[in-house]
Amino acid sequence: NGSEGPVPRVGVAVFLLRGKTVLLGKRRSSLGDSTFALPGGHLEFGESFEDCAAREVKEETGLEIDKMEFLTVTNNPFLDEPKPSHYVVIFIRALLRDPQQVPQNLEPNKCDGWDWYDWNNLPNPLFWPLENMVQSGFNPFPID
Ligand code: 8DG
Ligand code: MG
Ligand code: MG
Repeated sequence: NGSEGPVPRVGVAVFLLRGKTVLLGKRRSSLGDSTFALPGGHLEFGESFEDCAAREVKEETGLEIDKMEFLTVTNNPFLDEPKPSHYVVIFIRALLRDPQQVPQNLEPNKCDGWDWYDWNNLPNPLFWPLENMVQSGFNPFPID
């Protein structure tokens, strides 16, 4: 029903944790172009957050994930973009099902490539929703 104008959409983004590192890729998109972001995408009709997390990570990187856990939700309006959008984003953390798996860049039109980055030495610039979380002191790792 596009006749009532734009509406917020639901995004799911995944902190895929391996040791002290997280998986990030440099975006190729009008939204956040050339910034480092988490794998993730749009929640499909009827889908659980965990299923969406696993599906998007698989589609974008080929990786199979496990131990999905809800972390937090953020409200991300992108109103100053050429094409304004607004996402409510669910953040899920997860682990690799098999720690030996290597990420593949399966959507090279949307991402320059995936790599593991030390949480204490993240690349720049981060996609602004992620930058905001880091600046606010958010940490996706379990307390041990
Ligand atoms: P899809 O067609 O595969 O469902 O979508 P996508 O192309 O993979 O979508 P996306 O842009 O990767 O994710 C959907 C939106 O989620 C994105 O446009 C804005 C929001 N989002 C954030 N932070 C992050 C993040 O760190 N990673 C990703 N992937 N999306 C994020 O606000
Ligand atoms: Mg996707
Ligand atoms: Mg995506």
